[in-house]
Formats: sequence, structure tokens, C-alpha cells
Amino acid sequence: MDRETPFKTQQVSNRRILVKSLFSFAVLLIFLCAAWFTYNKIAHQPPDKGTPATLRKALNKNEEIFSGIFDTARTVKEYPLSAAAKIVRVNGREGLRDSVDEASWRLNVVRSNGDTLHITLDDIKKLPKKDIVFNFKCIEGWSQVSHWAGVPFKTFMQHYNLTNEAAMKYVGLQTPGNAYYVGIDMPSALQSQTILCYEMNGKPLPTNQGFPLRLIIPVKYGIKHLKRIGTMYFSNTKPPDYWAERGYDYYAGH
Ligand SMILES: Nc1nc2c(c(=O)[nH]1)N[C@H]1C(S)=C(S)[C@@H](COP(=O)(O)O)O[C@H]1N2
Ligand SMILES: [Mo]
Repeated sequence: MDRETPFKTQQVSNRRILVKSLFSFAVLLIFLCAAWFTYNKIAHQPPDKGTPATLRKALNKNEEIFSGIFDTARTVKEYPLSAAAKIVRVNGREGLRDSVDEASWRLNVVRSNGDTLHITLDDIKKLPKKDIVFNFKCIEGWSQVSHWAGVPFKTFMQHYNLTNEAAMKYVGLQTPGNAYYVGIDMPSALQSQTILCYEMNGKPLPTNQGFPLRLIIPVKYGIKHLKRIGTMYFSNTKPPDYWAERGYDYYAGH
């Protein structure tokens, strides 16, 4: 008997190990099946603006939370002029491939009543000018402190009496010919650091950086800083957005 006891204990123990192993294996199988099922569900969903619907739902939820907590008084950090890069990185050439002529270029602003304003660069340069040095962030992972100047978007809106337009939810911007286009929520557009920009490092914008006029919107990632604005319009629904259609976050704030 004395010898059998340890033997018996051993036997029960082995069976328990077997049962436990089988159980763990079953749990693992169920888990793997669930993961496989979820993956398949997401992967085979018809895309919603470049992203499977479930993931797009998560992005939309993010956006809701972030626009909810976004305070228009929030400003991004500004730097002294001496901190600005002398050689400024160039990224993205959509809508910049054709040449642009300053004399014939106009900023077309489509009013909510359907009229269009055709504004020259000289008209824009007559408005109050604001310089800003901030950390420009591209969603691809680089950032650079750089120096820009132009008219604050809000000042521009006030100057042209775009009051009904400023009460709308979004502003849409397009390059001439519409190869690149973005949609911006109005609170971010009206934020004090957002400018319609015509200078970089105190000189007219280089062609590949948006000459004659680009958007600088420090609260957003680079994708929203549309270079070479052709047309601007207003809407209560989200304007089409080049990178949002290719799977990126529409809001793109940081
Ligand atoms: N017209 C136009 N504007 C654009 C882009 C583009 O491809 N075309 N790329 C965007 C992206 S992704 C970034 S990061 C910034 C880069 O601005 P920069 O070339 O002055 O650095 O421009 C934005 N504006
Ligand atoms: Mo970017």
C-alpha cells in the first residue's frame, strides 16, 4: 500500500494533466478560430473610403472623440525664427506637375450662394501677414521646424465677409485641376495659427512647396497642408479628401 500511494497519485496527476492539456488546446483552437473569423470578416469587407468598414468605424469613432475634445483655443508650440530649417523638406507633388503662372493664377472662392470670387495674390498680400515657426509633422514619420507666412485664414474669411461660409462645417480645398484635394473641419481652419501661406523663410514659396498659395494648418499633419490652392469651397458634409480616400484618418489632427 505504501508503495501504491505515490504511484496512484502519479496516475491521477497524469490524467489531470491530459485533461488540462486538452482543455487548453480546445481554448486555443476556439481563440484561433475566432481570430481567423474576425480577420476574414474585416479583410473581405467592402472598403469604406480605402479602409475595411470595421476599421473605418474605429477611425470615425476616433474622430468623434478628437473633434469633441478639440479646443479651438488650443495652439501648437511655436519656435524662434532661429530654430527654422534653412533647407526645407519637400514631400508630395500631386497637383504640382503642371506649371503655374502668377499673373493668371486666382484663388477661386465658391460662396455658399454659388457666386465665385477670383482673388489675386496681390489682393491676398495686402491683408495682415502672420509669421509662424512650428514643427511641421508628416504622417509618414518625419517632422521639421519650419517658417511660413501668410494671412490668417480667419482674417481672410472676415475680410471677404464669408460669414455664412464660416458657419458651415467644412472647407474644401483643391489644386487647380483637382489632382490633390483636402477637407478641413471649420474649427481647425479658423484656429488662430492656420494661414493661407505665400512665403517660406521670408521668400515667395518655391514651386514644389505650393507657389503661389498653400495652406499651413499647424494643428494637422502635413497631408492637410494643401500646396498650390486653386479652389476653396464650403460644405456641411465632408469634402472629398485625397488621403482619407486612401485609408488615412480624415481628421488627421495631432
Ligand atoms: N498639392 C499637394 N499638396 C500637398 C501634397 C501633395 O502631394 N500635393 N502632399 C502633402 C503632404 S503628405 C505633406 S507632408 C506636405 C509637405 O509639404 P512640403 O513639401 O512643403 O514639405 O504637403 C502636403 N500638401
Ligand atoms: Mo505627408
